[in-house]
Amino acid sequence: MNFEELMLRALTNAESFKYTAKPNPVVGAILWNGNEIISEGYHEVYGSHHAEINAISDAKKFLGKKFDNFSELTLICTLEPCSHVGKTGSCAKKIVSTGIKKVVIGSIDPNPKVAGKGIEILKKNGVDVVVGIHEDIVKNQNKYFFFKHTNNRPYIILKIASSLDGKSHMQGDERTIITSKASREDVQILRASCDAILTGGNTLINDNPRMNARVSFPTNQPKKILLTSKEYDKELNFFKENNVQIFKNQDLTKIINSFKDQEICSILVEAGPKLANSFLNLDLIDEIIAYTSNAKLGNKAISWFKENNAIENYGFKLESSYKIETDLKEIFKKNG
Ligand code: AOF
Ligand code: ZN
Repeated sequence: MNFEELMLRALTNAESFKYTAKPNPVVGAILWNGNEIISEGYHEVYGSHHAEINAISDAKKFLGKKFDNFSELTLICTLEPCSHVGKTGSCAKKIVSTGIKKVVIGSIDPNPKVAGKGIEILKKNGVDVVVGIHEDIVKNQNKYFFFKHTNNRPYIILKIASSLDGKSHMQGDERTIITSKASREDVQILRASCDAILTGGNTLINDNPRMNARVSFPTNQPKKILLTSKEYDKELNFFKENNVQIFKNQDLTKIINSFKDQEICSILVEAGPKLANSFLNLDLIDEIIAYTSNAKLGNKAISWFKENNAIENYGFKLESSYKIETDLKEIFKKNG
């Protein structure tokens, strides 16, 4: 296998840990002796060992059997080994201490705590470093992580569930179920893939949502963000888990910018038309995921947007669409 092929293998295997590594990036590492793979390691769980450390520990089992000294091995890793001591030690320093002499890296780590400093440690200690193998795939695989560190704010997805005639819910305060069970299950997976879910006081009070990810696989539950100036009952479902941040002021841009220093790379906005339109008007949404049913709610129901099909008017274009039973799921991304 060549380095490109090894990098692809590390990328593919790392992907399995996307729900348990978040908000950290998924990372894969392979130790290679020029002939065969000696060991592989992945960042499996947030807060736990990094990929390189797992690969190094696993390789130790084969020391004296498949290889005699770490200096014979090349480390292939999808992301730059970290320089910092965070929840775990510095991967770059660990690599140097084992005596590994060559490291092939997919992409530089955009996290300002690292951002080239890991490579510097390796080079200063005489390690031969190659950077930029399948860099685009690494960036795409950890899209939210790279976005956050490039833009100093999380990637924001707006989810809407709409009737065929563009309505959100019936007038009055009662909860309206619009889309099918299959679409609602799809939303659970969407929740699981985000670092936080944001909602407003109206949705909180009218729908009493739990806003957690109810999925059949292990996932780090999204944090919860509530924007409200209203009084609310603290016994509501939303507060069942202890990871809620509440903002009483309504300056959305300030609120979003305040996440710069938090480990939140993506936010799913699940709110009513009022808050959704406020986010759109402030140009704070990066992606819209719309679930549309085949039934109409009629003139008395509340519209998502002032005019029908107004998503495009906010500068979004349709990127893909899927049928979910009788519903339609459409993904819109910002133009340009
Ligand atoms: C690596 N290898 O497998 C991962 C890295 O809080 P910590 O200590 O777990 O550090 C998290 C940061 O480390 C994360 O934001 C990113 O910059 C980097 N992730 N680095 O060398 C890994 N997952
Ligand atoms: Zn590390």
